[in-house]
Amino acid sequence: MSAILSPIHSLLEWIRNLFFHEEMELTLVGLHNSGKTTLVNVISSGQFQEDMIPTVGFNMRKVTKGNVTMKMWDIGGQPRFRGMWERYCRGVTAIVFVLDAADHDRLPAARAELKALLDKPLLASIPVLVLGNKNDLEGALDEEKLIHTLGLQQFADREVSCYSISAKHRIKIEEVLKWLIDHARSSRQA
Ligand SMILES: Nc1nc2c(ncn2[C@@H]2O[C@H](COP(=O)(O)OP(=O)(O)O)[C@@H](O)[C@H]2O)c(=O)[nH]1
Ligand SMILES: [Mg+2]
Repeated sequence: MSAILSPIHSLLEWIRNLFFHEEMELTLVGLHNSGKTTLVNVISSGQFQEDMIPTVGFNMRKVTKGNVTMKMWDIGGQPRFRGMWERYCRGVTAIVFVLDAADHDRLPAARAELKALLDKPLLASIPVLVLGNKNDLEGALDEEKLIHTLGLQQFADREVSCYSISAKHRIKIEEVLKWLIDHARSSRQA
């Protein structure tokens, strides 16, 4: 490895270290192919421990590194398992909902799944970070359009933030990590 790191590289590395020192449990959900696995790899630079959680009906993966645990699963097409979402999201520091911001055909499905998740009463106090991934692709919705298209205004009474990112090209990953660190700290103080 090169001894001289570019400023961008070292900033990401520095924030990654801060992130994995915080104590937190996250759930990462979204439709299949939205970029969740790519995001986890970028956040952790591929170094994590992985467990499959035995579940009926959907595959849940759990990855751990440092003090951070991330539970991940693909949603969609399985409305009968929605009752289990509460169980897997309950008590986490934050819920991260990932969508492919360039996949216009599946935006309505992403919107419906996000709403169904946020409508769960027991999850009402958990902060949510909505990530419009793949902003490197042509036609990807920017933050303003995501807020509008996903109807995020309707969740004004809870903490919902929205970023346009690219996991693949590492765009805005530092901001994502900063948001998560801030919310880990505020949940400790609460
Ligand atoms: N163009 C682009 N492709 C991405 C990005 N993030 C992920 N992908 C691609 O999208 C596909 C699905 O990604 P994956 O992480 O497996 O999605 P998951 O099913 O949500 O875990 C893969 O081919 C990734 O390389 C991104 O930011 N931009
Ligand atoms: Mg995946």
